[in-house]
Amino acid sequence: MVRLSAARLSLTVVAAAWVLSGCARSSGPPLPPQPLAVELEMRRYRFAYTPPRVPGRVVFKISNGDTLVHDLVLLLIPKDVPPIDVQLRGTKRAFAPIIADLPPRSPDTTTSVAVDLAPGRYGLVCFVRDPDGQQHAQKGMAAEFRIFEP
Ligand SMILES: [Cu+2]
Repeated sequence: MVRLSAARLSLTVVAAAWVLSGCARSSGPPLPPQPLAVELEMRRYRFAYTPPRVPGRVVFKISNGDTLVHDLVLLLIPKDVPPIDVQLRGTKRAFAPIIADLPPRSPDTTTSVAVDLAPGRYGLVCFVRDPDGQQHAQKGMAAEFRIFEP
């Protein structure tokens, strides 16, 4: 069963609208720039990827290259919030809006998620819990990247 969050559904709608507008147009205003494709592999307690740096549409091509199930939540990290690894190891929690929420992905599966990223701080977190009770994020499966002003 696939669960769709409101954020994911709106991302799908935006992506579909973008594809349709690109296909239907033969003249008129210039097309938006091509989205940046970022390959992201979910590995044992880490994300392997090259972080995007410039604002705009990013298509994360996400694969699970591990033998464990992983998920991925993309967060917008407010300016005054400590680094995400400090957050995960500390006792204080700060609110961070969710940009995208990928349901748990089985090994050897791939999917794509399109997001529009403005300048700011972003976090990637896997919240899958191991049999020992710890979440993957607590074992290091969390990363932060920054989109800079153009
Ligand atoms: Cu994980």
